[in-house]
Amino acid sequence: MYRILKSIKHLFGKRNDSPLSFQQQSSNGKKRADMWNFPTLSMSDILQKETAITDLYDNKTNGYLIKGFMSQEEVEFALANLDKLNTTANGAFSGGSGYSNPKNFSMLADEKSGINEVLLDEYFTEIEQYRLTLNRILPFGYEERLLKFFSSIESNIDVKVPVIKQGQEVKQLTTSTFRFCYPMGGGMTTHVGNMFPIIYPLFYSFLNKLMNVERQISYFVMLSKPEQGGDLVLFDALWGDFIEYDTITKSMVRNDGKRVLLSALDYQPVSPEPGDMILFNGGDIWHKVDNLLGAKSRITIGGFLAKTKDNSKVYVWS
Ligand SMILES: O=C(O)CCC(=O)C(=O)O
Repeated sequence: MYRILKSIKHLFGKRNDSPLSFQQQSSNGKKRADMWNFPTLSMSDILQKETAITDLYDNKTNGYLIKGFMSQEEVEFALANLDKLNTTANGAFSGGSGYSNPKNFSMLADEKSGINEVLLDEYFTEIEQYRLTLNRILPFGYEERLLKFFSSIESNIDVKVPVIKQGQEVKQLTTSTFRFCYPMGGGMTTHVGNMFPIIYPLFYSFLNKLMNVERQISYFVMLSKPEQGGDLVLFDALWGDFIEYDTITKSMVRNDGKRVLLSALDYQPVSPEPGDMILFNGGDIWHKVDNLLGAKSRITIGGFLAKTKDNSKVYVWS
């Protein structure tokens, strides 16, 4: 367990003793464009669907690349206004590959000392501010569009923002964070959503009361694409078959303890353009954000989705 925690913690900002190294692309693992069922759809195509999220859970589809969730004008406006973000809410990915804004929930919880109430207070204040700032960066009403979009593609299920009771007050979580990966940096290391409840048990114990956090779905919208690299890379590896990524040996650990070099696994890159949304089964499929080359940062806005235990609602958080 310790090794699992150690290998993944740096992803969302905890200190990690091992440096995030530049990951080699596959040497003998093959690039396969159709390994996962990951169609590219226009907005009008995906809006025809009524069970798009359930289909991800049922593995009828593994993901969607959705063209033009935001227009180029909206993306450009957002990029020109990102300086409105409160930088004290930045949470560095340790290993130095980038940061999220607002900082990630993982920074509030510690397996030993529990949720730090002062930090939790600060966090909710940051989220309240972030919501206001988001409306200045994406003034068309990003959150409303997002929730409406998810409701439209999953028509029999309500889509909601989770709330957490803090004393007498009820606080809404954020449905998004901006993620910044530095130019010439190491993207985001190999991970899978089903590991998060193990790594961040305190935050996930909150969530788990509201929803079935197992097999969470990931979404993100590309805002700034690097000159080269920065693809989402899906490996031929499912949670359950593989239980850990070891950043030191760059190998995946199978459930029988055997190790396979990451570079030996087949992989499928997915390359969204600015304004496109990716919605995929990041809870089950091991994935990473590939290294970046060139002078541009990679900037996305994203979060996670999960159904309630009775399947009556979908919650979105980040
Ligand atoms: O925001 C991104 O670009 C990557 C998201 C991701 O890897 C995830 O949601 O698990």
